[in-house]
Amino acid sequence: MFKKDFIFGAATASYQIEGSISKDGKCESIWDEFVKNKEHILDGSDGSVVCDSYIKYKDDVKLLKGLNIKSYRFSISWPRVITEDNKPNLKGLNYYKKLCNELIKNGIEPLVTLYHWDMPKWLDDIGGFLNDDISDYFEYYTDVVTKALDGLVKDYITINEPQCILHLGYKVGVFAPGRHLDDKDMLKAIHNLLKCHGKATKIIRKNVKNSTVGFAPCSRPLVPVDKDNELLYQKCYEEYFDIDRNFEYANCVSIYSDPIFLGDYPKKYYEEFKDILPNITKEDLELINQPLDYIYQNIYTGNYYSLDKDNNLVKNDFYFGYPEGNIDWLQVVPEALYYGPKYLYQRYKKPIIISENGFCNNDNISLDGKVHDPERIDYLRRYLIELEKVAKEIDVKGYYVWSLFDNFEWSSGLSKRFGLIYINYRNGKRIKKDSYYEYKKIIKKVATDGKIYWT
Ligand code: GBH
Repeated sequence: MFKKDFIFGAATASYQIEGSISKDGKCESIWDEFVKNKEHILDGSDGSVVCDSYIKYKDDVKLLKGLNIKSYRFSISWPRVITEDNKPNLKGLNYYKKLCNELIKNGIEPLVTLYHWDMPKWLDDIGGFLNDDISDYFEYYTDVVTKALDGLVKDYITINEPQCILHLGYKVGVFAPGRHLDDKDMLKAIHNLLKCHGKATKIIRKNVKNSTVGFAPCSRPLVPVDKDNELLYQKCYEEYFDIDRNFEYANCVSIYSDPIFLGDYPKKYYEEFKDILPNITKEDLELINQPLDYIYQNIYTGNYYSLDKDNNLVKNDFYFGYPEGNIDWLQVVPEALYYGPKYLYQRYKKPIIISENGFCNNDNISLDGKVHDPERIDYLRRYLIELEKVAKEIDVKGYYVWSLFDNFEWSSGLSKRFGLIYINYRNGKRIKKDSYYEYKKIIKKVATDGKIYWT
């Protein structure tokens, strides 16, 4: 049973939908630069048009309204609102003001992500997260945004998926800015990123009345195949929060979230990295440990685990015959939406909001002109059943589907579709998929009696 005021929302991110990459004084982002090398992107595409949301934002809001959702999670493009000499760009800020006004007029609350991966290129040129002043730049940017959106936005997420930013962007190099750092520099970049979060949180609290603030990491929860085996549960829980020497994005929960929620890095972090630790002061740790309102978490998938005869964890193959999408990392593991929130609540003790969850497939337009996506519907149902289950046990406040539209899927380009709305990239047409109508039905049913219509 969900509470009747459960928040159903939809999520997007600036570079993935806006287009208009050099209009109205926007400067270059690290993604504008990264996509110039066609080998970086699976289909050689880029974010120059995508959903054209910079122009069509009123239509975006209409589509959101049609779903009856309460909240729209979108991100602000830092290079759109801050100039190369680090001053506010009023034209860029005005776009987000217009968008927020339109949302509010239609009864939809804006949830703003400050950093969803498009750093200004000029900041990356001076080191990005390796620059020890980056948190001052981020603080200034946050100050400008919160003042410009004063009275329009009260809910903020500072940073989206910090683990992907640094693992994929700074270590493996498959995301912008394509760096290949050693472990020592990785630790320094992580620490600087956490300080960005801390300083931004303080500024939001200062500038925004009745604000809520959170941080949105991703994770890939371990799912025990035997629900009643307590030892298995305990081992899955411990492994979920264990630290990963390789900084693998899907396995790095505690390095980022312990300092934020518990005030310090895990003990094992200090042991594991003792020779290469960054400079961590008491003041830094206090700064990072700002009280937050929610635990946001992006969860798409997970892994099944059992115990062998010596009680060691073993990863299981996927054998349930659930629908498969077309992106290699996303297996259908619905129980991830039960165990992920449960583990997080147990450790950090705050209300949970799923800030992203969704399904990727090779959707297409049928003869009848519609886009039929039964696998996505199946995915949403299976995952929401699990979320409803855990909402009976712990405080779960909301769920944002990724994504409103098909959009620019980073290094996979336009070839991977996550939307409830299909984008025809040849002519810009938007077509509501079957899953759009399904999500609408779910939202309506939960708002009426707290239950999903098929449970
Ligand atoms: C989220 O990432 C992002 O927040 C969102 O922007 C994105 O569009 C969405 O989910 C769907 O991916 O094969 O090494 O290149 C989810 C985490 C990040 C996991 C990218 C897969 C690619 C791994 N994903 N990652 S790699």
